[in-house]
Amino acid sequence: MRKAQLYRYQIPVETGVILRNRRLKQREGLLIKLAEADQIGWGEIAPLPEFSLETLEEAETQAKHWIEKWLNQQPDNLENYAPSVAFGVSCALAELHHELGEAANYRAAVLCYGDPDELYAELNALDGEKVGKMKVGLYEANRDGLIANMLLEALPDLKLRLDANRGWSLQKAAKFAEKIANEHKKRIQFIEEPCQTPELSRQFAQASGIAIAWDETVRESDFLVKNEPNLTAIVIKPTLVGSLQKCIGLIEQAHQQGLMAVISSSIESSLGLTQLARLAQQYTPQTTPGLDTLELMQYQLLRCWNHSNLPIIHLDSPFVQEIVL
Ligand code: OSB
Ligand code: MG
Repeated sequence: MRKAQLYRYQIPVETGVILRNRRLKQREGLLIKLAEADQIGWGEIAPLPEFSLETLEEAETQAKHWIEKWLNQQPDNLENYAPSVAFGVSCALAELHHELGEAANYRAAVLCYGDPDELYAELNALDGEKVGKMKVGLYEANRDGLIANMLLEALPDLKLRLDANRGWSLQKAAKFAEKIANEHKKRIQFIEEPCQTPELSRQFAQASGIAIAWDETVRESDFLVKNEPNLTAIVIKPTLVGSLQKCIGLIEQAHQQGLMAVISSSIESSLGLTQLARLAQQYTPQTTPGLDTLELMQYQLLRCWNHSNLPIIHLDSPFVQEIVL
């Protein structure tokens, strides 16, 4: 016998560090629970405003539609659903069928912001590979360059990722690169989408000798995974991309092309985030994922992220409501 339940949640959040001029005060989403033959599987469906094309209401309608078919033993192709729905449902199915390993990669690229002394302490405390991630492109390009160079100078074993979200003109990107000492450039693993277009980003990489990665570009409809000069990685945000199967396909293509695939957060709750950490452990074990977003939230949801001591809310919380199917 199959059983399904759907819940809606709202968690207070402060996304300023990541979304900057597109701040969110509350993260909302759906949880789907599937049960069959004594097994259960959970998934999170949480379209990210300003990034996802579907709204939460549309996602809810689609999720209900998928559930109805599933309960009636009518398999439906997840590729016909919005990415957040396809991702959440595929996670619930994968848990049900024991296809998502329990082991998780909790080593996340540490978001670099705020007080430099606290940041040095946090990065120094990491054992193994030290990877930091810094958002750039919002303030002066000069200033971004100075800070990135200072971090690389202060921490000789730091590898740095930067993310400009297509914020720079070629001239501004060049101003940034001027501030990075040549000997530090190779410790910049990549800058995600430095310039307004992929073509300008390619020109920037060529001129500066700093590697780039695709993030926004991965989600364009005509995107094909292809290695090219100065490209080191593609960033995969499953909530914005689609089903686990689709994400795994992209990861495999990236690896075949000699590129890193970086599993990254779309600011999911601890439930979705731990599933992303499991996906990363299973399919990109050599690559530090971009999942350092739990601390933006005031609570965890149902499951605990590693040793986090943020309070956990459960289904009986006022922040969670069951949706009548
Ligand atoms: O710009 O990569 C982004 C999260 C939500 C929406 C957009 C972005 C992000 C992140 C996640 O930066 C953290 C990471 O990738 O390390
Ligand atoms: Mg990015």
